[in-house]
Amino acid sequence: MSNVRVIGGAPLPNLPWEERAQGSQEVVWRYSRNPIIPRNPFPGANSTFNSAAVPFNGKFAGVFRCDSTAREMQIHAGFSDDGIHWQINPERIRFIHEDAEINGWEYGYDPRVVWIEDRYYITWCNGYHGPTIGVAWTTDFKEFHQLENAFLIFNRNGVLFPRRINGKFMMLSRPSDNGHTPFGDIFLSQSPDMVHWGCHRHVMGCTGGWQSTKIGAGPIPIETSEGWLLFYHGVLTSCNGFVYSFGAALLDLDEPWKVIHRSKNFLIAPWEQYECVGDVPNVTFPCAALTDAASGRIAIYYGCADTVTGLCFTTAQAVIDHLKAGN
Ligand code: BMA
Repeated sequence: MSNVRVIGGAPLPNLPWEERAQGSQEVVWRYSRNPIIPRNPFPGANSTFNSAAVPFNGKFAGVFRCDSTAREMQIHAGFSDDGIHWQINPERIRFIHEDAEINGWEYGYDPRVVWIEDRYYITWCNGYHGPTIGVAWTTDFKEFHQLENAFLIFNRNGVLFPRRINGKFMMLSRPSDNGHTPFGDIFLSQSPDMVHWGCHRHVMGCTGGWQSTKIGAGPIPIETSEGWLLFYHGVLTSCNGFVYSFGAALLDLDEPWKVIHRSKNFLIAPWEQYECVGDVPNVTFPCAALTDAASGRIAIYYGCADTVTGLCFTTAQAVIDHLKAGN
């Protein structure tokens, strides 16, 4: 067992945290008071899930997927003192466009947020004649500046790395179709300027079982001494439709399209009532992770049944030991 160190990020002593229950063998364990965000934290919300939180000014901020009671998919900013109790703006994010060409809102969902260099970047599944990856930045979670879409349609699950690698921004994504996509591998694309993306690399595809239909990157990868730790969702097609679980992979630090280890067994699958019952049953969908670089503790935010938001916990050491042992 090597001594895993979290290289990226900073100490986060106020990381939301709960110890694993005594006697539990789980590598990733759920918060006992899940779900942390109900489906309707403000009037007009139908569901709040697949959302992203980051440290912000000693507290926390985030971008939340809130589908409205008109069943429009929108993204909203939110704030929290402790990472558990959230105040979410009832008004959706209205982006500022320096270039009127990219004005025009169709829908947005499944946001990710990451601090890179001097600002927070947001990526999300953005409607532009079909789903693609929207990109924007903010410094205060009040004004959001939208950049060009990263790719042509159809694409989902755009996830940035938290720093340049070999001088380039890097983004994972999952090329898809215009529907519920019965296929999908994770790819990586590179950019000198956050606008032009190329040098596309295949990262990993489907295997079997819980990850036999499609896979997609989840939270921002976590930089560790052993490689980039990536949590990703995997989908199985059952007689009742898709089942979304999640696992983890370790990617090479310098060439992150090279997979060092990946999960054979899921880490979390829809087992709890709030993960199995909702607008889309049987979905656990991680979109964000907070990491305390000092302790290696990780808190993962995940959407539950496309309805509410849950929290679960692990450590970089526990996940990486688990992957290295062939699990
Ligand atoms: C995907 C996305 C996710 C959702 C999942 C399960 O295609 O729409 O937001 O959680 O399906 O419905």
